[in-house]
Amino acid sequence: MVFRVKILFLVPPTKQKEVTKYQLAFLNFTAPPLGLGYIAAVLEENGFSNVRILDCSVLGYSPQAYRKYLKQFNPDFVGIQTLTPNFYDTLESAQIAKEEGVSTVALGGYHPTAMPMESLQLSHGKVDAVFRGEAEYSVLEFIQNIEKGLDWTNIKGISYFNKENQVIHNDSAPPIKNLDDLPLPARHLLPMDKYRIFGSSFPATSVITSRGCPFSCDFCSVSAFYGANWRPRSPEKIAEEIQYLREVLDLKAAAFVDDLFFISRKRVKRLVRALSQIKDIYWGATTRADAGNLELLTLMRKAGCRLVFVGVESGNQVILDQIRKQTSINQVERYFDNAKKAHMDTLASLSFGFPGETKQTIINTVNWVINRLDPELALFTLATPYPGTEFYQDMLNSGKIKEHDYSKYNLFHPITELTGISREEMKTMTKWAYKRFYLRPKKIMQNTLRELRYSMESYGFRQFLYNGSVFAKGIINMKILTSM
Ligand code: B12
Ligand code: SF4
Repeated sequence: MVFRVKILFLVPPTKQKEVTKYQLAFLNFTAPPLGLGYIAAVLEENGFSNVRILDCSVLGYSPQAYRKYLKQFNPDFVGIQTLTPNFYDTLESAQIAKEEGVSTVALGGYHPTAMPMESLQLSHGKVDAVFRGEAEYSVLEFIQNIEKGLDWTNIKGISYFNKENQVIHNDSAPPIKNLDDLPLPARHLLPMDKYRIFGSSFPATSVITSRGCPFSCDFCSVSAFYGANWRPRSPEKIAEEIQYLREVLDLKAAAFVDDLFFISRKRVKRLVRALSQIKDIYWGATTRADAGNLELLTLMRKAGCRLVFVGVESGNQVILDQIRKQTSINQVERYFDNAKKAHMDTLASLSFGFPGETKQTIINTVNWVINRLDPELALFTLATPYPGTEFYQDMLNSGKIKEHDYSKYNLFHPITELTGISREEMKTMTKWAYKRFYLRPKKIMQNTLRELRYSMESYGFRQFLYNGSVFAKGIINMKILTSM
């Protein structure tokens, strides 16, 4: 059967210069939109051959360039990935799509899932439907219905305007039970040479090994979106994906970006065993500080793992308890000690501005990170109440949300007013934390050597020479970070 519908998935052009600047500065993290890749792969698997993904963010496309692309491709359906900070970018892209005659425009992702009604209303008719939650199978049904000229009344997981201009919320779609049933994300539709992970000077990709999380940290968009039911992919299927990345796409670096990579030691061990069979692949993973002991970290290092991204959040136990992180300062310290023993690089992710925060707690946390944890990299962000989370609801109910412009919800703007510290001070303290952490001669040298080492390990002398400028780059990046 030949399907005629032309489908475009979009990461919209962004005005979020601050975020882009920051991503490209020190952490150099630009990952492919895997969610769109999964949806596109399911459509292709079901016979839709005219599917494209346009990642305007990584390609640096302006709204004009995107409009030109639309004129040339002339799609029937445009589906736009929507996070909270790029919500207005999304609406602008929806408007452009409508102006160019696209008949159906839909949004999906974290933000419209949490705010379906508001997302539709603020689009003023430019958005026809919103997909809530995991969308691989609901998009498939939706597009099949478009192809057959049927309506959307029976499609689970969507909200839309009916003929009377009322918003209808269909029942939610069930979470995908067995993630191994999904095809690999359609990376062949993406500019894979453009993505960089944590300062890698060579192309890299993200990989998702599980969905959902049984913990319930009150600020977390991921657990709010995917729910408490943790669903892993099998180690064999993940190894198959890594093999594909290595052999077909010639990638040598991957980051496992699911937030709960580490829940089961047995599974990680199986995965590490499978990955050990694949030569020349370097990887990193996100983790909680209570997951993984020295034995596991050592095994991971042997299997090519170079960096663990640890969600530390705060160095203050009262704050950790309040956000329900369910980790202790002792556990965190032990984790970083073990990582050092296993020669594993660490990135400590900290977030300032949860209730209870003061200038002094921030100073204490940063000093503790530097003097006790001593990670290779650190990420200092501002606690942001994302719609859909308990943190958002609490802050909203208590009138503490002082910023309602979603484009500011990018982890660098103070959104809430706390009693212990002003919003201006929070911003100043974040800049101070970056300067304090990175502008130490030891750190600059360490990170420069680290980048050179990766280049040598993966691409040899040619890349080593090419990277001769990294020392200067490290310092320039610092200027960018602290000028925000
Ligand atoms: C990798 C990653 C990135 C990458 C790439 C993002 C991308 N283009 O996909 C980069 C580094 C660029 C990035 C940037 C940012 N990110 Co980010 N990122 C992630 C991360 C770790 C993984 C995303 C992923 O691949 N998920 C796996 C896939 C399978 O799932 P998915 O993307 O959710 O897609 C599914 C559904 O959401 C839905 N869906 C998604 N899009 C669409 C579109 C349509 C049309 C439809 C129908 C369905 C649909 O269907 C998909 C399949 O089921 C998530 C956390 C997480 N674990 O998910 C954070 C996360 C998405 N990021 C987040 C944030 C805050 C940011 C930044 C603001 C951070 C910053 N300051 O740098 C920026 C914002 C960029 C911008 N333009 O606005 C938040 C979003 C919160 C929110 N409510 O908006 C998350 C949830 C992290 C968190 N814990 O809070 N990010
Ligand atoms: S922050 Fe991590 S551990 Fe906590 S709920 Fe979110 S995904 Fe789970």
